[in-house]
Amino acid sequence: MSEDYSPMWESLGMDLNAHETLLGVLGQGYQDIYLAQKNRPKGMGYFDFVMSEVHGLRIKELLDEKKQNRKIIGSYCVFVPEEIVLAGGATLVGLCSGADFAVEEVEKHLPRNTCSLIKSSFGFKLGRVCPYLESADMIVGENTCDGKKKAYESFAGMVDNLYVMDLPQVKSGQGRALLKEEYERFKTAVEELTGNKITVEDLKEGIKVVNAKRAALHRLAILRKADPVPISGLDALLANQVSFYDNPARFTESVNKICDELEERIKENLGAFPSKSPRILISGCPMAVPNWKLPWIIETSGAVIVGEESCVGERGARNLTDDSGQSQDELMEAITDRYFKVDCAIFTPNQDRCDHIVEMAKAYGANGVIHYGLQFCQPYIMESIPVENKLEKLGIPCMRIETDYGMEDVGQLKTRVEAFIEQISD
Ligand code: BJ8
Repeated sequence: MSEDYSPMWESLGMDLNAHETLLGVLGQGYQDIYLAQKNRPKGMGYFDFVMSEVHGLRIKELLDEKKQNRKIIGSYCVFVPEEIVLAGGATLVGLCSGADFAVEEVEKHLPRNTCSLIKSSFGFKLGRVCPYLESADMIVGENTCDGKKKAYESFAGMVDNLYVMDLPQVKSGQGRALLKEEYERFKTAVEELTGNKITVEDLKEGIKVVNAKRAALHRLAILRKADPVPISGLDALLANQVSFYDNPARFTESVNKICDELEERIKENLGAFPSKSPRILISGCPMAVPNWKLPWIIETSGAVIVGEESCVGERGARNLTDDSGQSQDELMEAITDRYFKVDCAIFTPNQDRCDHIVEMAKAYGANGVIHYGLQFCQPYIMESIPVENKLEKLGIPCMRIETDYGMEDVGQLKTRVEAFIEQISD
């Protein structure tokens, strides 16, 4: 890190010793997993820098924004519309939840059989190690899976600024109406928090910024169709992960820059992996920073990941919002339409997700799909069975993996992944 940020972290009420331990683990993991990769595009230097300053410079920027009276809103889900947050003159940051922390303490508040992602969000709070969480003026929870829904009831007692958004579970007319209503309620909450009355122009600008970010991520995704693949799955995942907390305009510019470089690499036939490497699509639960375990296992076993059907990936970023509306209501309808297409496994039935996995496997030329389910995540693990059946029927090999954030099963997972890669390489 470029300077000593301890006074800043201390001012946020963080536990400096515990935080140092976390940064140590994070730094080592990054070194071993990311910096050990070969043939990386030069543009990844930006993301390496962002990661090296993830709790430093970016937090300083957010605190500077707060000094200018700009509010920071933290979220755990891609259903929280960044367009509305930006329109209100606030900044949205994703609260990662990608590592175990303070597990013993967490299990005093949550049952052991809770998914790692939820446990992690509690661990970061109880351990006082997340400067994003501690900087947030509002934390948005959402009624998605049962685990999150019930966990927020306890979480509300740990933070004094939790806002819970209700979400539909069925893609029906009523479901859409609920989403629209909840987005209107959220808009009002953002206005109250910031003291800014959102105008049509504000909404249009918010949509424009977020669309540009998503368009850059789409551009990056599409370039991974090439053979050899110009960027590793780990690096593409990192770009998706960083999209949740970087400044949106700077992020968009950096992703577009890396895409320019990737286009050149494709012309020159330069890949992150050799041509004809087995290609894998990952599908399932979101992978938040620093959850790199499975991609790292896959890409150190001779295959390359060509896409992520995940909220930290194409499910989260794929559709743009129509910005042609001329009134607040038309723009809010367009935002609702865009988010209503997110095919999270909390929806029932959820055929769209199954279809999208097939569509992605074909579009990215995947030789196989690895379905990633976090242990105790009912929605995704339940859905992995029909997903596997459908893929197998179409002749697309699929392997279902269930794991957590621990490293105890790495050897066992690697053996299974290697066997799968051998199977799809024949
Ligand atoms: S839109 S995927 S970000 S809810 S892994 S906590 S589902 S038990 S994260 Fe998600 Fe929004 Fe859906 Fe996306 Fe529950 Fe499963 Fe845990 Fe999960």
